[in-house]
Amino acid sequence: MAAKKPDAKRAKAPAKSKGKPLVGIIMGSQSDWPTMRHAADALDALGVPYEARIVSAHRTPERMFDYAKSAKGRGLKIIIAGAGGAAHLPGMTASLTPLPVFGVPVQSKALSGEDSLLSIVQMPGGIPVGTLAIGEAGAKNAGLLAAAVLALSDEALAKRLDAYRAKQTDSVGLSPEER
Ligand code: RP5
Repeated sequence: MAAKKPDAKRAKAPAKSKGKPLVGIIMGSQSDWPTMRHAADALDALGVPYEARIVSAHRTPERMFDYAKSAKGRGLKIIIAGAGGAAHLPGMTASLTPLPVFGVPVQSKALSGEDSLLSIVQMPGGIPVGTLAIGEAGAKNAGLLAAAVLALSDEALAKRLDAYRAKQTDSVGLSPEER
């Protein structure tokens, strides 16, 4: 039997990390996971425990309500919410929890994620959603941003974040090379 491609295997594995989750990664659909897993990767790289769940504002509104209402009591500190199209999940979640919510606009087929971006970023004053860039970069940065917030009260994590950034800096060559 042919070996499974790593990506195919990864897509089927329930996403989890070791330890009591501090960050909740939620997304409107399974189709958002290839984007949102970049948030999980960033948290994995920094040793931040998280959970990942599919929570749709319009397909599973009661799940969204229960998730947001119980998040703080379960020990989560930050929620990263990704959605595409009429992306109301981050804003609705933010309205239901006192936790900080970072929104990731998932790149949609119809409008390349501009719809997602505007839906998430244009929150009326009163209920904030910290909105990241469209797509994978936004998901990765949401994970890094969550880690930076948690690092304010976790010195060991702060050191890991410093090391992550130093490694990134060291990886940048001075001159471009032929590929
Ligand atoms: C949104 O609709 C999801 O966040 C997703 O980005 C988009 C499309 O969902 P699927 O039709 O692929 O399930 O709710």
